[in-house]
Amino acid sequence: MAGVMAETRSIVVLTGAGISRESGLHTFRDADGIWATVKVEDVATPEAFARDPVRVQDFYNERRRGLANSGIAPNPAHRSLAEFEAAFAGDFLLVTQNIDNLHERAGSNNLIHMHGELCKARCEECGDVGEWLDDLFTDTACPACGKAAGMRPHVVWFGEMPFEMDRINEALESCDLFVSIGTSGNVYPAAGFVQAARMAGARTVELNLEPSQGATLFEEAVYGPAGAIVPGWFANLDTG
Ligand code: BJW
Repeated sequence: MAGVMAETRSIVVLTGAGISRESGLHTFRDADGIWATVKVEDVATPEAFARDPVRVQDFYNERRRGLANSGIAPNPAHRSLAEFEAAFAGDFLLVTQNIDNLHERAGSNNLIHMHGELCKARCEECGDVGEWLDDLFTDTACPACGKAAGMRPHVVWFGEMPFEMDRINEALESCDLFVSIGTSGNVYPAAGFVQAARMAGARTVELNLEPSQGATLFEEAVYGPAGAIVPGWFANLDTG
């Protein structure tokens, strides 16, 4: 149960693949995770895309089709964050590393997809970014400029800069509560957010299935499946 604390005016929540596990999507680094079946360097780097674009497009096409599966839906953890945000009078920023669309489908509003979105595509020729629900091919024409061969998934691969870092850093510098949910803490810059929040004097909380790589950096932790622990934690949060 969350303890009583001084007034909470600004909250940053970071989520990772663990929050979507109970919705039927795989995490990356668990025993049954994505990186157990495919190598990072084959599908999630700009070099992989340059070397074998068909393989990379196939990888994301398959995941995009999987996300469209009718069985994949927001779970109680996604929904509780949206409900909390709607009721909270202060500033609330949800930063997700996930490229799925489950937070928005649950009703979250102030949301940053720092690693991009599976249901968007980007043209490397003209920079246009738009919704994309179909498969992408190496000769797919850009709907904006018409050029083929420049379309790629709008996701952030290793070595690329995550999106909206200025806005995220600004929120971390002024938050008084930072909550990390369902992330292993392996990937930077997200893994460093807890330290930025601590520097700002924020209370720091980890809600995860098990201690993450950075577990000792958090003041408080609750361990268990996200759908079981997140709704109760936010329902009991005393914001003063
Ligand atoms: C549950 C649960 C349940 C399970 N309930 N919980 C050396 C040192 C430091 C940094 C670097 C370094 N060398 C390189 C770097 C930088 C690099 C990096 O961090 N590498 C590390 C691996 C060392 N980072 C980058 O390159 C990033 N960009 C960057 O730094 O830019 C700056 C820059 C650019 C250019 C030049 C110089 C500087 C970009 C990172 C991009 C990450 N991309 C991916 C793929 C995105 C698209 C896709 O989805 O395919 O993002 S990789 C993958 O990992 C994905 C995820 O968002 C990300 C994080 O994974 P996440 O969410 O934590 O998942 P898991 O599986 O790891 O953890 C799940 C957790 O949930 C576990 O703890 C489970 O226990 C738990 N769980 N079930 C609750 N039911």
